[in-house]
Amino acid sequence: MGIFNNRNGSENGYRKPARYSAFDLFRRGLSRADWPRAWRKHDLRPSYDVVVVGGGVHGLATAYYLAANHGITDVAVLEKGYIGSGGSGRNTAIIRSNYLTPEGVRFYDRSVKLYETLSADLNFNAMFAQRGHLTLAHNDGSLRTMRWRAEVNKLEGVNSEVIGPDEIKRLVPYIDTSEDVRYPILGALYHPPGGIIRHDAVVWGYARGADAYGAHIHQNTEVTGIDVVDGRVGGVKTNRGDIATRVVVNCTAGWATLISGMAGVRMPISTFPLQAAVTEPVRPFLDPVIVSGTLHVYVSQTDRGELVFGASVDPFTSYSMRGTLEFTEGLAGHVLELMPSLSRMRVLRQWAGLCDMTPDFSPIMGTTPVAGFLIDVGWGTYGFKAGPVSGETMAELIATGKTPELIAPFGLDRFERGDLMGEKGAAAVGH
Ligand code: PYC
Repeated sequence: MGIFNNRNGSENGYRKPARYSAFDLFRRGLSRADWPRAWRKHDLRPSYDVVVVGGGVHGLATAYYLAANHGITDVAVLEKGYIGSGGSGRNTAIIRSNYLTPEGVRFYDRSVKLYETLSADLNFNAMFAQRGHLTLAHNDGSLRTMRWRAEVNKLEGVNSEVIGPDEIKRLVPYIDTSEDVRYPILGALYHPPGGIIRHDAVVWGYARGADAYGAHIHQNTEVTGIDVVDGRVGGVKTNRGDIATRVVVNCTAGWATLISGMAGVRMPISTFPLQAAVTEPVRPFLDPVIVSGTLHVYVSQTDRGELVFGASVDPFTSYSMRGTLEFTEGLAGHVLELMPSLSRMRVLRQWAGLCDMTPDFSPIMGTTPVAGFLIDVGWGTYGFKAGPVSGETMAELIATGKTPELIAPFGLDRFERGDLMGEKGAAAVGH
């Protein structure tokens, strides 16, 4: 029996999100009528069945799947800023499942599958573009890792293969595949199902969906303490008042150790900023996502035409969410080594997100020694792409009380057992 009696399939309280025809949109755009809220504002209730800390993709997806898959709707999502203001709004929106370990491949592949039907499931266009994903190899060591990943991927039914420079040039005509450069391209791991998505839309879609089922989304609501009595969660304290609850889920990034610490749970996480930048828009010329571990860069072109670049995490721990000139200069240099013809493009914005790095580059998910205190943390640089599968599996854990097979390898106790899930070899870039 789960933490709750399974109220599977209950449609109670479901409020269909607003739907507009093209004509409605046009008419509303011209009128001064107020748009209805996509998710409602609520007073804080004195108690909820489940309190989710963190209003990013993970927290909102957990609330959504609790309702949609298990009929659990007495749920509060607490977000200290606005929803999506943390890692969910600060990533580079790359989706892929070409990992190194079979456990990682299976887990992220479920997320890709959920992303594939997300727009239809949420009735909200998240603009998932499966344009393919290329991880370049510039030396024999990386080429070997790409071959290894391709074999593991294939065994798990995930489409990945190693391709050579000619095929890379066919997919990305502007890339420099010549041999007289600092790091010649020897090959790449090509992963056709990978791609990019509109990250804000994913946040908004899950928020609308969770709200429609009756979950309360509380923005500007900061958790200041967690009550634990006799080894069991009893409630949370917030800047807007106290909430009694028997289930708290930590779905934060950057503040994961702080929130877990409030429940007395220590975690092996260090937090580093990861910087990214976006250029002015240009006409579409870049289809797949390109990653180079050796040059510490990844780049994709959005549907609006901007190029989005990212790099490795900064080499020191910090909570800064601002970009630096030094970073942008380095990043631009590396991008130009790959695509020299971009030399006149202008960078418009830069920012940083916080990455909670674990010793093995895998997340920490599941139960903790404190009954009712659950964790979905330690995402390093992989968090955004795992949002849907994390929400789905955490919701199942809450509803059934059983750890789903997909997340069993990622439990906190693996660090005591020394049973690590090394995913460093699948990182987009070297860290
Ligand atoms: O793992 O694909 C990835 C990634 C991209 C940016 C940060 N991590």
